[in-house]
Amino acid sequence: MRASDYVASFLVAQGVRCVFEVIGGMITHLVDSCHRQNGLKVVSVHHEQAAAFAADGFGRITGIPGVALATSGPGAINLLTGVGSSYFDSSPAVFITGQVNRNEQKGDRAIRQLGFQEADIVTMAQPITKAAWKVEKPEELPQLLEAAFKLAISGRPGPVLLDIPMDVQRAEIQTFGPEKKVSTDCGTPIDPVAITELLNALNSASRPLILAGGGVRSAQAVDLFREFVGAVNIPVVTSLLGLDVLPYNHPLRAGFIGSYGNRWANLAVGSSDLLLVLGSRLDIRQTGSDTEAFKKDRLIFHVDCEAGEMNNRIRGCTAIRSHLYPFLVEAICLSKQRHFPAKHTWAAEIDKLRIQWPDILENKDRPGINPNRLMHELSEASTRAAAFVTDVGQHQMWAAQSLDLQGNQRFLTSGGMGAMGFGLPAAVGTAMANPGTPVVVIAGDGGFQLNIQELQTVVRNNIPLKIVVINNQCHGMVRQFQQSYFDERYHSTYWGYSAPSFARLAHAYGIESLTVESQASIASALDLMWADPSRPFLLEVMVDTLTNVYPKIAFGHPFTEMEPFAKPIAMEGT
Ligand SMILES: Cc1ncc(C[n+]2csc(CCOP(=O)(O)OP(=O)(O)O)c2C)c(N)n1
Repeated sequence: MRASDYVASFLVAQGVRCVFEVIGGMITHLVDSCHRQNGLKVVSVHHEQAAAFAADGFGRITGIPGVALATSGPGAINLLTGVGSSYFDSSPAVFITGQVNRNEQKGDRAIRQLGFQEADIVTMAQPITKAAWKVEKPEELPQLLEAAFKLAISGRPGPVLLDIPMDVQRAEIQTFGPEKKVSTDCGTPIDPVAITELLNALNSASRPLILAGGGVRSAQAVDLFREFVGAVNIPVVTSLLGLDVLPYNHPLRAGFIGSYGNRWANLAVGSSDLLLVLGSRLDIRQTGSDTEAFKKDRLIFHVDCEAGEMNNRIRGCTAIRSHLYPFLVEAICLSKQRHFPAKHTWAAEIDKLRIQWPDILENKDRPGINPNRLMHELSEASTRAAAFVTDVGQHQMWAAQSLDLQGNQRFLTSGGMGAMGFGLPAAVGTAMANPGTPVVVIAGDGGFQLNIQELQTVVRNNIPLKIVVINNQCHGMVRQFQQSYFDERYHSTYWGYSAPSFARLAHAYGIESLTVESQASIASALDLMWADPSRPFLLEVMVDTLTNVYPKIAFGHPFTEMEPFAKPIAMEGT
């Protein structure tokens, strides 16, 4: 069997339904084999970075590694931002790069390059992958491919890169029967004594909270998580990547925490006496820089599959090292053997904070469209969407603060990498994972211009993306930073920066579009956007340039002290 045909059949056996690529000489064999493979769609995009983000999106949604292919040299190097995004946000992915023929490789020679477009992608990818391997001999291919898929989904998921020289791709290899789906490895079972101690502490705490992170999703444990939360009856705050572990209207959902978290959620953490952290690495964007204030005298139990993530920034936590899936199975089993009465006073305290600090009033002094209100209206109109995928910037934070996610709607964003340009291509991958189901993209005018070319992929494949570009005519998040720390010198964010009319641009691509400039016209614009759920649509929403994301943890302050230092609504006018 030809090696490239083997790769294509192996991908289908793993449940991979599409691969994302930009063509190039060193990848033609693989693309040709994928094209001829039943059950596999080749999605041709227009930048390898977009192919990588699309694979990342596919992997996050399905739990099956997303696959992107790229040619040697510039193609492979263009993948890297997306490879890093999968690595930092733990999404399973396998990146396959074509390499020049083995007899054209420079090897140990003291030269820069031998073959045309030869580049050492394996070394470049090493720090941002779980593993990066070059296939040196055709007969190694089956074993390396299997190892790549297993590693991508085992433990904390992430990307693996396989570099396959062109002559290896076209070689004949021996195979042994139909390919099998590789299985994941959840590690050693968890000690029930540690869980019993945790459950005892949860029961005796008077103001306990669960902090859920992206690890709950990457462990494929959302259903278990919801069952556990129901069993222990404890309110849940989430990190940015954990935003969709509970629907917005879940009675135990207590909001999104962090640098731009809901004010009530940060205050609730500040008042808690016990925090159970599940699959979250407590990074600076969640806790603020004042780690002492975050820990205080609170009991913190931290469950994670990576030892290095626990007692890292926040010290004094009780670390339980476990993959979340077996942890939750055991924790549900033990928690069902006892009664966890609802903590009514604590729940009422959190509710009071929520009512005191409505998200839509944080920005009440700015003219024009209120972005938090917009997010509520957008999500109310978008119940048919399978997912909301954001780019990076202020709009990302407004979305995290104020989208009302329903049922199993997903929220995807570039967390650790924080890569502008993620939204549109990641939404392409998300939509390919749910063919026919619409997906909402939320982007800013700056980041949208980084992968705007993928509008052509949307049109070519008739992908039902509902694209909302929040156009504040600036790189808003950095402009807000310059406002605070650079005396309003807005170079490169507003001065010297510009954006086109996105509605007219969408029209040029053949996508229906509309621009809205007032709060009053949003409802009818959303109706139009959803008039045909099966078609792409671009809605450009004009927002005042000086609109900030509030609340925001004030630099150097504890995470409970957020800008603007406003008074609660109840004290307004006093
Ligand atoms: C690839 C990349 N380059 C630069 C940045 C730094 N950065 C973070 S947010 C931001 C502004 C984004 O502007 P826009 O997309 O218009 O969104 P807004 O903040 O206005 O909502 C910039 C430049 C980044 N995160 N990623």
